[in-house]
Amino acid sequence: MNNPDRREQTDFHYRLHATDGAARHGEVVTPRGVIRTPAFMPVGTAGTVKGMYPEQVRDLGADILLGNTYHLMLRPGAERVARLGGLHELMRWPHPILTDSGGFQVMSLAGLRKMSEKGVTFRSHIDGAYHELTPERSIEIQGLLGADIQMQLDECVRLPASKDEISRALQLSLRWAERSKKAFEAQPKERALFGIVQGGDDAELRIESARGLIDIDFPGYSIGGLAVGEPQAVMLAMLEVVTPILPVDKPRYLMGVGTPDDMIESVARGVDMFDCVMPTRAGRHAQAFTRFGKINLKNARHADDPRPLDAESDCPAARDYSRAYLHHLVRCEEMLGSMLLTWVNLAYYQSLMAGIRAAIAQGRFEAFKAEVKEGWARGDI
Ligand code: PRF
Repeated sequence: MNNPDRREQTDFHYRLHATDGAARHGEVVTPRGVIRTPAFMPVGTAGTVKGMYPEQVRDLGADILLGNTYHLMLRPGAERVARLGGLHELMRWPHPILTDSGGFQVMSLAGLRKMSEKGVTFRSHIDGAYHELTPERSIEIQGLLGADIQMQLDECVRLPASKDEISRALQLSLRWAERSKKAFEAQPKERALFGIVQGGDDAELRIESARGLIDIDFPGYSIGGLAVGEPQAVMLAMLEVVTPILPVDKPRYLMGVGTPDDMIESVARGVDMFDCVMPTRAGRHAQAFTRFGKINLKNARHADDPRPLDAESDCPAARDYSRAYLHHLVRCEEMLGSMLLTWVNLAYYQSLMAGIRAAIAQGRFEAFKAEVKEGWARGDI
């Protein structure tokens, strides 16, 4: 079973192509297509990558999108999505989709939450109605959506937190991992369920969580509970503890991360997949990510600047529109301003990942990382 040569061509699996230090380049193979790793997954929370056409997201080089159990269960409802042919059909994205399980979004968005062994009950942030999310129901919803890669329900603790609190949440998450895996057996074989490593900022607890999940056995492992209030150095230290004990033949996904710098440093520590609202959300808040670092288009210094954000970019939004025009759109709160900057940012994130993959394949990842950081440090002059 674990011999890659004996796997069916269509079964979910990971192929490692090259390593450079701890950095890995490979591909996650799914029946809906191949995900080149390291990969950045644009966030399509409510069945849309805000401000972008699906075709446009694809053209930037995205192999996979992220969707959210929490949002889609509330609106338009998982059973309705299933009746409409599933999420791929509904949003016209025929490529792989990964869904988060909902627990993390309940914690950050819902009102009046109550955790128990059984699951979490909460009030919708939309209409205040009560809902329950158990490990079994989360998997059922992700199945109704038709997600290719699904997440177990977990409990993510915000940092700082006590060791007892972190330990309790990771134990509960391990029990939920078992229940999620059992519930997942009802689904088509070509889909995959990932376990989620928790354990906060405590190395011992991180190892306990990872070992517990490896015993249960998943086709991929997510690393959760990071980028939740701790310094970047702590996050990177936790990655250095966790990735060496994860199986080399399975993908590792760092959830909800991050900035370009977070991603390049996490790749250096063996992470394969990322998702984050940062490029899309920042784009709606006048912020551009470029080779020269972050540029805030709200700033008055752009008002008379006829230069594009990056004349050498392949992205029309970065290459062809003047900073003065982008500044004007942002100041007027025109929707095109948000759309163009979202496009710029997703293009930058995807080009960064493409550069990372090529550099690992050529054994020059460290040099690439240094060059990229030099560009950010030089700034926008
Ligand atoms: N768990 C889940 N989703 C997540 C996280 C987590 O810990 C995070 C933490 N960065 C983001 N999204 N299920």
